[in-house]
Amino acid sequence: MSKELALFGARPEFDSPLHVGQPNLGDRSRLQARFDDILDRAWYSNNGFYLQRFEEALADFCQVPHVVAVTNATLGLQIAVRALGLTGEVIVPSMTFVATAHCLEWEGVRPVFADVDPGTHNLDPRAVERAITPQTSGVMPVHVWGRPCDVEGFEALARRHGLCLLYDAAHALGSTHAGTPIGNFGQASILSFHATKMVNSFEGGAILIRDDALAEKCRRLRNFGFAGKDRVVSLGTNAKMHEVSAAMGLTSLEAFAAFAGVNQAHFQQYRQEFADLPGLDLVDLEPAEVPSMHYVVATVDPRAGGLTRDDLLAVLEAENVLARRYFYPGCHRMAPYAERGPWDLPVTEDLLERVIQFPTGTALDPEQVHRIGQIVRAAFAQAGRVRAWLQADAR
Ligand code: T4K
Repeated sequence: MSKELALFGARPEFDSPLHVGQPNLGDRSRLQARFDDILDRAWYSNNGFYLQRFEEALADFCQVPHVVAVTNATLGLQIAVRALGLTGEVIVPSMTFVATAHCLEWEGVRPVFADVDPGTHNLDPRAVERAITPQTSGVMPVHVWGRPCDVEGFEALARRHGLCLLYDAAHALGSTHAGTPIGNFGQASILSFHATKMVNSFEGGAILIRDDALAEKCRRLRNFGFAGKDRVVSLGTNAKMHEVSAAMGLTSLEAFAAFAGVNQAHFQQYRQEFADLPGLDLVDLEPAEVPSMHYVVATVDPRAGGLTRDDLLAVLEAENVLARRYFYPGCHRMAPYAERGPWDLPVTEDLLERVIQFPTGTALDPEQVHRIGQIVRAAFAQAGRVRAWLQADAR
């Protein structure tokens, strides 16, 4: 006998909402001591003590020569786009958060969407090759869910066509490809430390760079174009990370292994809960490659299980489980890009109708993951009734 669902009037399984992206907090007392220290130092921004510690810790953790911490990944991407001198068109996936496209458009560069691989959800180099025009100056693949893209495929393609390669690594802190940390591919890679990310600095981001001159340029662009006291040598913006964010980022990064352990355990449990469930396929991530396991993602196949992804979302929402459908409806269907279509993205469009993300992270305990699993099983066991109910509701 499966659970009676809140959709049909039963009491919701959870009294308060479970979110995707509920923040992780590292050592609270160390963080509070650092906040006090910031106040004592009376140095709140502009290359402060904690900013320097955070950048050093990140460079060490990511094994890259240069880290430029910024106020958020979107500004980090914009700075990198400008520093690399990208112009004309840059090819990106639509299966990503809209910031990937917006950072280009904001810099006067036109994002051109290419399709993704159905298995990995990552940009497909073959689709990129077909989208290249004489205006293309670069490619910006995204390591979606933290899983590394086909970096060899992209490096070969970039070489063949003389294109810049900039990675949106917002999800990919800690990820590696064949043992190489993710920041070592392309001209630069950008991390996000938004509150909802596995490691967070409230808001924040970082540009990972190997080239000395490019790193220097990004540092200047982050700070109004200053190259020294009273000396502005280029246009610049203000994307400086302040000390409170840097202290949070540092404290959060120190807890990476603990967060990763929790996420990996939740992932294994979701795998058990969803085993043999027709219609729901968990996207498998390899902890050796994606230790953060920050996203628990599945695809829903209505032909196999009788429920659509949106049916499942409605069942979960009634139980106070606020699963998500990133990155619905897709950048190519959002302003200002929709009117430039039609875009030929069959794999992306199929995935955007079928992908669902479940809550994970330190805000959840294993018992709660089990209860989410029970809800999902109950939904599929009662698929016919759920469908009929939701269709009647829509009328
Ligand atoms: N590239 C990619 C591939 C990205 O995924 C992102 C960001 C970026 C670039 C740009 O990075 P940043 O410039 O943001 O550093 C969220 C995040 O705002 C966004 O950072 C993230 N990707 C994206 C995937 O997810 P929303 O619109 O879903 O956020 P929101 O406010 O709905 O938060 C998600 C859930 O998290 C909420 O339902 C509740 C929970 N939450 C949120 C916050 C802020 C909390 O529990 N506590 C909180 O403090 O975009």
